[in-house]
Amino acid sequence: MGCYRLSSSDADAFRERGFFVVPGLFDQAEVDVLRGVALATLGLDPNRLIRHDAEGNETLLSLRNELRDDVFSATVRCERVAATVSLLLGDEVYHYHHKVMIKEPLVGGAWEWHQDYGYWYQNGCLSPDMASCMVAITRATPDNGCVEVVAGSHALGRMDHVEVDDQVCAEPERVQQVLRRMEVVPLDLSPGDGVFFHANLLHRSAKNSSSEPRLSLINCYNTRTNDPYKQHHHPGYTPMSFLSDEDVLSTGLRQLEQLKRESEL
Ligand SMILES: O=C(O)CCC(=O)C(=O)O
Repeated sequence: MGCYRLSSSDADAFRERGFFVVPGLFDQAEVDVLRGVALATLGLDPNRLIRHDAEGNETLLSLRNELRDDVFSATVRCERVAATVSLLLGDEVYHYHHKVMIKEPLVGGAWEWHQDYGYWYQNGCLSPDMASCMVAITRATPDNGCVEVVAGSHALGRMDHVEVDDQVCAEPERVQQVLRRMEVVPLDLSPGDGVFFHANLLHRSAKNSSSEPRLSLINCYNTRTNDPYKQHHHPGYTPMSFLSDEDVLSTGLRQLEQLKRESEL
């Protein structure tokens, strides 16, 4: 299997635009397993959180601070993702958390404009040099509330963030000015596509107005040298070994088998 490895043009894009897209980061068999596990487990997940957007619409996420022997954790640790983030940040990386984002058909709410570091700054991380890899599990389009990013906005530095309902969003007056001057890019993705992005990249997503659910996985990383100075709800530096790229599919198939056996009991 020839898996993705960081190219110099993608590294340049990360530095200059704050993000880049890797079409087909995960192949069809892997996407089928990710979707199968998500559908089989998320309905009953006690970790499922609900967030409300400014209009009161609910958006769901299932967030984990720990790595387990499951397919989502395998995507966090696999070389094509973890080694890429390590090269982008120029340091050893560790798992900060990962989450499956769920936007239900017609009702799944928006995420307001924010930088992830707007949240993570509060957690004792001194440097914004943190990054995430988002993987589309279902198709993501403007119609179903795909993520939109402001290209190059990571270079503006951290903006002040304010609380709006139970989300935190970048200061609206400043965002308005940014949007007048910089390019907004909707991340129209096919299942399996990945996006690597910097923690100061301004992004949002609209409500899901389509009749299909929109699912994605977001793996978030911090670096060893940026170990938070205080304890908070995401982990401090914990060494993370990489897995081979093949482990994603084998772990996922094993997990699906296990879930099937459990459902037959
Ligand atoms: O999944 C989405 O629609 C947006 C998620 C997001 O912005 C985030 O988790 O920081």
